[in-house]
Amino acid sequence: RPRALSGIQPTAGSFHLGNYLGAIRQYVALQETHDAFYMVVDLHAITMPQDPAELRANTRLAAAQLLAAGLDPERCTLFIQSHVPEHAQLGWIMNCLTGFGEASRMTQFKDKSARQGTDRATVGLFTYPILQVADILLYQANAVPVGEDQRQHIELTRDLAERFNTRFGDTFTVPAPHIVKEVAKIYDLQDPSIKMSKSASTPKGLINLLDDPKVTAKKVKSAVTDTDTVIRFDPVEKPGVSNLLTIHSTLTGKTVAELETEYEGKMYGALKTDLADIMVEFVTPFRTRTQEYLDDPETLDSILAKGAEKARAVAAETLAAAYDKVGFLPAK
Ligand code: AQP
Repeated sequence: RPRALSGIQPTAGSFHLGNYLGAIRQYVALQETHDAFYMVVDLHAITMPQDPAELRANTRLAAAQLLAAGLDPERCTLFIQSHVPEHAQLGWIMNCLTGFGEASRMTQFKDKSARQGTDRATVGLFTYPILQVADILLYQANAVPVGEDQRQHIELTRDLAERFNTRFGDTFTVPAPHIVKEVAKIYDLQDPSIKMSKSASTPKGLINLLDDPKVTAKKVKSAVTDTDTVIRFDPVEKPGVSNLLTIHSTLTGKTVAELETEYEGKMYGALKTDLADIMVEFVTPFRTRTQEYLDDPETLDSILAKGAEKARAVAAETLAAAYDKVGFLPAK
């Protein structure tokens, strides 16, 4: 079986609809076809300031949500990044292979540091894509399910895998991004020109999966559309409506063309009301399942302990090969 690997940050508490449609749904699907490794990336979380108690709680909460979304510990390996020290260890080697200019070209760093104020952005935020390279290469992953915003980081991963292999001999699998075009970028409901994001979205434009379903319904119903009335998929002329159609189509399994026919001659209000109901139907059991995992921390922690053990077995083998290739003297 080919390998899949991906990670998600625990920082915001609740995952948002963009995380779910762009990434987590693909994690669930790839369990069936791949030897899949998924992790909650707490090392990445501290690239921005975190309250320690909140980080710990949010890390458990993230794992609970992944299980609630359909990850099955019998069919994939779910773990916490900091439980596998090899990530930081291989991360260092990758730092030493990356050009400063190369790292400076990462657009996500430019965006995030500009939002924070360049003086306040940490070196960790700058080098986080390089740690992500190590995350992926440690598992010899073939496929990396992510949203469009991560494409550049996967390109960097491919470059560094090839660079290491050329310089030191074949060691790493060169991975490919697994990006599902239709849902690769879910947009903010209030400003459909920007992606839905925990840090850049307005609260009304961001659908958090753990919000009260009533709040979710309200946000969907007040989504920004346009002054026209036709329900048609046209991301350039009608980005708001197109975003709603994408979300509807993905959650119901109907094609966008079917939806265009279904809503012919209907008002935007009809689409929004239906989508609000669909969202409520989706998030209500999701919230219940998440709470069930949180109410049973022993089971949750045991799933994560088993996951870390399986992950470490793979990661340790890759790291040992990389250490040897680089020329580190083995410890006796
Ligand atoms: N709007 C989105 N559409 C599709 N996919 C998305 N992802 C995030 N936003 C969208 C994908 O979700 C996965 C996990 O994301 P993350 O929280 O670990 O990191 P992120 O990309 O930094 O998410 P945010 O919410 O966008 O955070 P900020 O605001 O900090 O930048 C990734 O695969 C991502 O592509």
